[in-house]
Amino acid sequence: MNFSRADFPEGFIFGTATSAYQIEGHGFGGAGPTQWDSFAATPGNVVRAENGAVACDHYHRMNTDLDLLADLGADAYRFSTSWARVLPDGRGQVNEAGLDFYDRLVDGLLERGIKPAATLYHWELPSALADLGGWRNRDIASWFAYFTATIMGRIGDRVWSAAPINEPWCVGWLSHFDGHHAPGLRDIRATARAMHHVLLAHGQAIQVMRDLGMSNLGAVCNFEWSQPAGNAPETLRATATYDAIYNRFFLGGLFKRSYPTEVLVGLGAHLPRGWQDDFDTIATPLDWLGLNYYTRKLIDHAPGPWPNYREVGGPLEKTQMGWEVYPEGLRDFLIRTAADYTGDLPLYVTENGMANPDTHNTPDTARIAYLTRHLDAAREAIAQGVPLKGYFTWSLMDNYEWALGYDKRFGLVHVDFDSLQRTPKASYQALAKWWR
Ligand code: IFM
Repeated sequence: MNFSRADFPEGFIFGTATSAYQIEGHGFGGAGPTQWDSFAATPGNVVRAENGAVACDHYHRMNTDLDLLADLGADAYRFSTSWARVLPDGRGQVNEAGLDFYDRLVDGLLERGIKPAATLYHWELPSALADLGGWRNRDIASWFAYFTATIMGRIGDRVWSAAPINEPWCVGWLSHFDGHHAPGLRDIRATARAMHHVLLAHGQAIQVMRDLGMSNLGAVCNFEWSQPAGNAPETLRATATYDAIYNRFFLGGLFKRSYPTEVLVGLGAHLPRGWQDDFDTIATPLDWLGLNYYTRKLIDHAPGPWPNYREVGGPLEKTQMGWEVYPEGLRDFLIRTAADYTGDLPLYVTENGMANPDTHNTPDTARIAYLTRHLDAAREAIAQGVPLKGYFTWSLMDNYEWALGYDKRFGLVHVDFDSLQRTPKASYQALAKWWR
């Protein structure tokens, strides 16, 4: 990996990302049940019905993991806070041990000179709130505001940055339309409501954090570069619809106070009454936007009801997830986002990385190549004037890859899920050489 810090603008932030349920061990420390626990316990949803009860046992091994981050030379660490660890029933009674845990995490980062970059929500909705309709229920915005005030009232004075919700597309579409993530619904009305309420909750949380006096607040969206599998007009239309649902819906709400027409064609009739009046909250000004990027998708027309698209396999090299390696998409998203939505607003790549079938003693050269190519793509965007301020790899360590269980290894650090031993991989060493 032939980079030095001098290849990036002065003050550029390098870091890694994780999320609470994927690493902490949700069974420890008094956390309440979540929609992921019941989703995973339902046969057929998750590979081998694996869950996050133990995960990487980060709850007990936090100091080891923070030392790994420090040895890597990370400037910042993107972690998430578990709603059900802080508020086991989603509202009401606080779990003091949960607040203490995040307090120690933030202090442990600061002691090591690492900037704490907090995400409030990364998918483990407390079961008590899922029982009330979860993201389908408009009240989720005020429940989330309460959680935001509770956790940020404790750590908000020391975090470097904060974003309310990781990857709203996954919360809305993947979980309510595709049914691939908890709560596993396949319902267009639920989807429309979840996609809108997730933005409403985002906006309210930003306002709560502003009222607490916090700064450096942003949003984190995930993107897949969509390309047509042919030239037929219906293929081009299908590709535009995919792009609108995946990539433009949330940016539209956050930065243009509107949703793309290609999405309204399908979801419009199912959005909650008065949705147009929520944009004052949704579009509350931000200090930065984070882009999570992994791959592109080739899209073709599909007969039947809206959205009339299907994904088709492409010819490019693939990761362990079966995702094509397409670094150009990262460059093009950065350029398009700045040009069409965010202008001079600072951008961050808040996730980028690959799953690879790593063992603890084989060098993960494929990951080094992947990261090198994506860092090059980021540099190209910077050279074209994009105000990119930092880059976070997903992930610090192998962890629970949701419906795919523990097989898909995204880490810079190998985790043996029997002994829970951590072993830095070749990619970790390659980054450490120039991050330190
Ligand atoms: O593991 C996930 C993470 O939770 C959110 N972004 C994508 C990663 C890889 O699939």
